[in-house]
Amino acid sequence: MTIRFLLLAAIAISTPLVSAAKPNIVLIMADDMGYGDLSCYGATELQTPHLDRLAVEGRRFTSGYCSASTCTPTRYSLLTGTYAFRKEGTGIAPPNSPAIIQPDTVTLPSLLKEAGYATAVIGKWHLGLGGKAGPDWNGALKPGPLEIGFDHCFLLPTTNDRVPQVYVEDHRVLNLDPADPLWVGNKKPDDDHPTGITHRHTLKMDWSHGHNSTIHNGISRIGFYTGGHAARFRDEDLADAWVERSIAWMEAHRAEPFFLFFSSHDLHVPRMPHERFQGKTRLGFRGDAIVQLDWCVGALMQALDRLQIAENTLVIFCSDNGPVLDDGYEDGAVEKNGSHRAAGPFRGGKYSVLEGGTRTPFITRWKGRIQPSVDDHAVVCTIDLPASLAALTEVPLPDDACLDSHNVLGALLGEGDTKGREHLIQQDNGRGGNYGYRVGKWKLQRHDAKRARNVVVENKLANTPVPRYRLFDLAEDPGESRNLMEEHPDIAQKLIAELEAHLARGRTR
Ligand code: NG6
Ligand code: CA
Repeated sequence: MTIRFLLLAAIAISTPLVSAAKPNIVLIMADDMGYGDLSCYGATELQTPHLDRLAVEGRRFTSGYCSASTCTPTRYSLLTGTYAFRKEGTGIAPPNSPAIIQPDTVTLPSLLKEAGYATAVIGKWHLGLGGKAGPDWNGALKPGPLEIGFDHCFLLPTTNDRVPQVYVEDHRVLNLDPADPLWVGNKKPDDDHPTGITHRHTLKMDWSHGHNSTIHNGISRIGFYTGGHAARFRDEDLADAWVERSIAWMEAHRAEPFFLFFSSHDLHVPRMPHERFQGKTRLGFRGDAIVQLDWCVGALMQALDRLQIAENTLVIFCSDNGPVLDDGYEDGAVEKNGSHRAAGPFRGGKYSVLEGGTRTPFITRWKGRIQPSVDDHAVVCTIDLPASLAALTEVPLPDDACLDSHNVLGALLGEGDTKGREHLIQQDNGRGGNYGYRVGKWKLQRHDAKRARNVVVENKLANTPVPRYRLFDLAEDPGESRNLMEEHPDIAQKLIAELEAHLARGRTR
């Protein structure tokens, strides 16, 4: 046998029979959407026909999670595949935050780029921009998404309740007039600068806590800014702009495999949906924002149909954290909530390690490949997308990257090994030391702060004193109301030790 023959034989053995599947991937992330916020997850106070259809055409997960109950840590771990509590500085990012994910980190988009994908993020970023000194708003905004694997970005830099209200396209603020430079800071730029405190009477939506600094579009925000007037957008137009940009980008890249991360701002505060959605639900702007997001999903799906690529596109829908009603503005969310249960059957919500904080809607659809109308009970998490999509596209995952991302591709597609995760660690914000740990039906809560943060009690957030550890049986008690620590000390001790080992080991993959 010649060496050449041996080489060919080796290649034949290592090459799979079917070539790597390279469907387009459209990842849609909602902001602050709870398990019970969609009609396909039990909501009756509003209808979400486009998302319901997505669920009917695909798999609806009943144990789909994000990894944290606030935005920045979930997004950090979605992109890096590593739990955010392992890294300093991954809590809710302020307006002038530098880039949190360092250039050249192995990320979900960098893995897909390696697989030959065109990659883009359109929508909310909230993972910082720029080097150590923070964003250079009037110059090149880097590092940012383009330095960690995205070819293109069109962003809201942080959250829309934080300044500034401008789009960032690739490395620049869009439409910035150099004669009117943009300044962003955390102190009043001058004594006369109007704020939500001094000019409260002029606001079109009042604040309830925080959010009382610079005013733009009749809404006061977190942080201060001046200038950049030509670049500023109206809150009402965000969703439309992102849908339009997304469709144009998909159309331009229809001939190659593409990965689009559509990062919605709905239903985060300030909830200011487009006028055509205002008043569409009985739930006030919070409900109207859900309907607006549902419309966005419909428009994106319609574009896939028109471009005739729906059968070659894996769509994943998820949320970045659980729900909150009053998150700092008087938008009627509490008063108009009625019998709506934003977290579905779960307790807790945004900021909490109870199930409501991270168990969120999770849907996968791939027409012609994923069997439709299936309810899947496997545990899957947004943090698993790097390993799972690397497996789908047959890109090797380096051993020292994506340290907590588990390959749950079988569950996502409903093929082969569909059992999903064996365990999942949930966190709240930053490295505050509150964790949830789910293994099968068991859920351990660990509250180093000895307080369960922001558990919703009668529609208001409350900080309830709790013991450090609590144990629940989610099969019997999804609302985490009956602490079983004393009834099952053996199980509790086992889970406590496991969680400690996962934290200490620095990785779970
Ligand atoms: C909090 C804000 C809240 C929201 C959250 C981040 C106040 C009083 N509260 O600090 O409104 O912006 O940060 O939300 O300012 S997240 O979904 O991006 O994590
Ligand atoms: Ca969020």
